Amino acid sequence: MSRTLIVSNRLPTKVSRSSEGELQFSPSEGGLATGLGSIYRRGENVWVGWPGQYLDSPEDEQRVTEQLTADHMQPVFLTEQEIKDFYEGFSNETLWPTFHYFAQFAQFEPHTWEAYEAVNRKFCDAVAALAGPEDTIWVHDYQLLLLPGMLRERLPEATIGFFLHIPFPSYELFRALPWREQLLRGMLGADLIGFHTYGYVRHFLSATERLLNLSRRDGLVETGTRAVLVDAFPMGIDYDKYAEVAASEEARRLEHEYREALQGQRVVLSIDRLDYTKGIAQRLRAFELLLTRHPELHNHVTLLMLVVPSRDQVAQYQALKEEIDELVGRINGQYRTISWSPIQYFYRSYPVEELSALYRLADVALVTPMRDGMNLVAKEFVASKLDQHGVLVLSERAGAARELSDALIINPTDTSQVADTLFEALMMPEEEQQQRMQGLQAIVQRYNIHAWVELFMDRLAYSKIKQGALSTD
Ligand code: GDG
Repeated sequence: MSRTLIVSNRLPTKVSRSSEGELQFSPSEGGLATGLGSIYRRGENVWVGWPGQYLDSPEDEQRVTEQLTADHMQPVFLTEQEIKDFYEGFSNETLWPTFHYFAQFAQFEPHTWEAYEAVNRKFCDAVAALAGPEDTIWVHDYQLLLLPGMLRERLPEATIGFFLHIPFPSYELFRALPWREQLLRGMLGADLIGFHTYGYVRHFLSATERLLNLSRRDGLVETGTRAVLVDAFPMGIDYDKYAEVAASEEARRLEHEYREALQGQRVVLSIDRLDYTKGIAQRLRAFELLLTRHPELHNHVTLLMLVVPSRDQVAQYQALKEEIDELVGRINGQYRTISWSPIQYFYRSYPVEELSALYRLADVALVTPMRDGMNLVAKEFVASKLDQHGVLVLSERAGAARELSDALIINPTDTSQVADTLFEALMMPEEEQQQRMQGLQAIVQRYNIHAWVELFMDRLAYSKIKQGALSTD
C-alpha cells in the first residue's frame, strides 16, 4: 500500500525532560506542526523528524522510538554538536536570517555548512530505510534543502515533493550564500517545489536561471535530465477544528473569565514565537504611539501579548527578549494606573483552548511581521470569530496578505501608519467588521489545510506523469 512520508526537522511531538529528569511528550508549537497535525495519522503515513531533545543514552532513544513509532512517527536523533551546528547554526543563523531579509544577522561558517550536509544525509538514510517504491516523500522546509537532491541520487524513481514554509528571498539576498548552487540543486531533486506565494516562486525561478543557467517552460525548470514543477500553494489551516474549539464550552468559559478580569477593556491581541522576523518590538512601539496620540484610550484598551519561547540559544533571540522586556516595562511604567495595565505580556506557551478563548475575546488581532512565509495566527483568528466581530490588522509582508485582502493591511516599519490603523480598527463600526470578517472567513474556510494537501498531492502526481512523458519523448 502506498503511503506518504512527511519529513521535517521537527516532529509534531516534542520530547523534553521534567525537573526530575523524566522524559515528557507534548505537542510541538509552530505552523508546520499545527498545520499538518491532522494529516499524518491517516492510513499508514509516517512523519520522520527530530523530537527536539538531545538524548544521551541508547535506552532513552529506544524508549522515545517505541513511543513515537506507535503514533506514526520515526525519530531522527541529533547529537549535541549537530544541534549546535546544523540547527542553531546553519539553519537558524545562516538560512533563516538570509531568507527573511535580515542579512546583517547571517553567519557564513564552513563548519556549520558541513554539519548541515551531514544532518541532511542522516535524514536521507532514515527516509531511504523506510521508503517503498510506491511511497510519496514530502520534504518540508529550510532545514532540509539538500534532502530532495540526496534522495534523488539514492532513489532515482522516487516521488518527491518539497515545500518551503518561509519566504524565498530575492536573488540579491540569496546570492550572498557561499553554498547557493548546492542549495538550489538540492531543492531541484524534488519533482514538485512549492512555496506560499507567487512572489517566492518568482524569486526561486530567477535564482535558478541566474545562478544555474537553467531555462524554464510552462512552470517547469529543466535541469538537463529532469523537469521540475514549481508552483505556489498558500497554506491553510484546519478551519473546522479551530471553529469547533472556539465553539467549545471550555473556550467560552475561559473567554468569560478573561472578560471579567479585563473589566470592559477593548482587547488588541498579539501572538507569535519569539522571533525578530515577527516585528514584536516595532509593534510595541506602534502601540505606544497609539497611547501617546489618543489619551482617550487610556484605561480602555489593553494589548494582550503572547510570546512563545523559541530558539533561546541563539544570540539574536536573547537580545530580542531583552528588548521586549525593556519596552514592555517602559510603556507600562509610563502609562499604567492602579486599575489598568496597557500591556499584559506572557512569555510562555498555552494550550489551544486558551489561545482560542483569546481569539474569541480580541477586538483586534495585530499581526505585523517584518517578513513571514505565510502566518497562520492571522487565519486562526479569523476561523475563531464565530460572531464575526473583530478586525485583523495584517502586515503586507506576510504571505497571508496576498489572500486576506479584507484585513487592514499595513507596512510594519511605518509605526505611524500602524498606530493610525490600529485606531481605525478599534473604531470600526460593527457592520463593517462583520462584512470584512465574512470575506476573510470565506477565503480561510475554502482554502483550508485539507484543500492545501490535496492540491499539493495532485500537482505532485501530475508532475510525475509529466516527467514520465518527458523521459519517453
Ligand atoms: C512557519 C513560518 C508559516 C503560537 N503560540 C502558541 C501556539 N502557537 C501556534 C499558532 C500557530 C503557530 O504556532 C505559529 O504559526 P505561524 O504561521 O504564525 O508562524 P511560524 O511558527 O513562524 O511558522 C510561517 C508557517 O511556518 C506555516 O507554513 O505560516 O510564515 O514562519 O499555529 O497557533 N500553539 C500553542 N500554544 C501557544 O502558546 N498550542
